[in-house]
Amino acid sequence: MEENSKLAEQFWEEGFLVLDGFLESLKMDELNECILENLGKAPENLHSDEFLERSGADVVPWFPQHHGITAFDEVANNPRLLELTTALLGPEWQELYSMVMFSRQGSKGQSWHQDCPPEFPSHFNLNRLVYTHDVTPEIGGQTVVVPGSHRQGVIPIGDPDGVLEGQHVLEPKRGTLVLLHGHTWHRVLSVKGTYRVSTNFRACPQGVPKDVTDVCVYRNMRYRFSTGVFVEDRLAMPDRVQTGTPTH
Ligand SMILES: O=C(O)CCC(=O)C(=O)O
Ligand SMILES: [Fe+2]
Repeated sequence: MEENSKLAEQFWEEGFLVLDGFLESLKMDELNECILENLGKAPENLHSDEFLERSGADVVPWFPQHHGITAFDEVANNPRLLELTTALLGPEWQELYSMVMFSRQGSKGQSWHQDCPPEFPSHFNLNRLVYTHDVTPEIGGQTVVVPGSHRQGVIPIGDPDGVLEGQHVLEPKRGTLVLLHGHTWHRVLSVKGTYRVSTNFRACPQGVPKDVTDVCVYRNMRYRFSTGVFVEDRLAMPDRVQTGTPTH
């Protein structure tokens, strides 16, 4: 319990936490198998070419629960994960959904983004990312974060894949849990190995709308998934509108 409060302190300082060996290797192997069985190694991308081009999110999302697959429930209900989530988000936090994110060989990874708009600091999602295989420099697909950026408002306009000052490259292993605040600036590097996958058990604090991740913020635009609309072209906007002041 005391350890959890220390971890929570670190999370609120840095905007992320990396816990190696949090989950059992055998379970990770089972889930990795399950993912490959269902998706294969080269699943088709469902998004439009324009979205792929502008977002740089070269990844296929897959929601096992939508297919009646229960193999992931054991992780979602892991007592240590539940306790730690409560330590970070407070009681009565909400489970959102479990999402597998699959990148095939040659994928560009994911460009810099925030999972949801940062204008209201208390409105955020928590990514609880589980890795079912090692992510190594040889395979690629490392997760890159900017420590403390969850407290710095909207990600600056700029090169969607450029190096950001202070960025930190994570190499999660099989069984690593990464807890990542949705306002933290983050991206995924390109994939050289046969595939790269992460599974995200998303959650959010009590009172946060459950569609909090509907709009994703990239360095060049904002995109609303539910309607498939580019809701903001950041490259076309004057500087003063870029301060993150809510407009609605
Ligand atoms: O797969 C990862 O390591 C991070 C993916 C991501 O951007 C997210 O979970 O929001
Ligand atoms: Fe993300």
